Amino acid sequence: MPLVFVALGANLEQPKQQLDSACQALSALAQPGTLRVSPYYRSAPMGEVEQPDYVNAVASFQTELAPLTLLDELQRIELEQGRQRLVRWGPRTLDLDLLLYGDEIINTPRLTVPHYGMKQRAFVLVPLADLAPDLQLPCQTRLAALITQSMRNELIPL
Ligand code: PH2
Ligand code: MG
Ligand code: MG
Repeated sequence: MPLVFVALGANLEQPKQQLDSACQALSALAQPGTLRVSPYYRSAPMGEVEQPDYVNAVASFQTELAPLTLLDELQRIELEQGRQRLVRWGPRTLDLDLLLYGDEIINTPRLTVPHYGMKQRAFVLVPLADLAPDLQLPCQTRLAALITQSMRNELIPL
């Protein structure tokens, strides 16, 4: 059964509680005893939109659900927790992004796995490494190399 990784993010209406509730909901999608959740991190908002800081984390679990069924369930949980799609990259009560579905590479109009932005985002890579420090992506890149690269991107070589 595939091991999946889901990124959690929230920056409205008690973000920490939003993540707690989301983890409860995720446990219903997971095979019993397989859900793991990283520490929560406070992170500055990425993007141009002015908005509160986020709380971010990553969860992993094994599931029988097929990728698109899992996506449906993640979107249902977002909606149940008051998600409104107003502004791209705008503030939200809950964002659940499917990062990895086993070793699968998925490119369909509805779903891209590995998640398109995960390789550059410290607020995804660091909690992912808390759960799976030796992880290698389906493209064979090591997670540790991506973390080093994202730190490099903060520095301008002279
Ligand atoms: N999600 C966004 C936009 N910006 N910034 C942080 N720090 N964390 C997020 O999860 C995040 C963001 C859109 O998904
Ligand atoms: Mg999302
Ligand atoms: Mg997102």
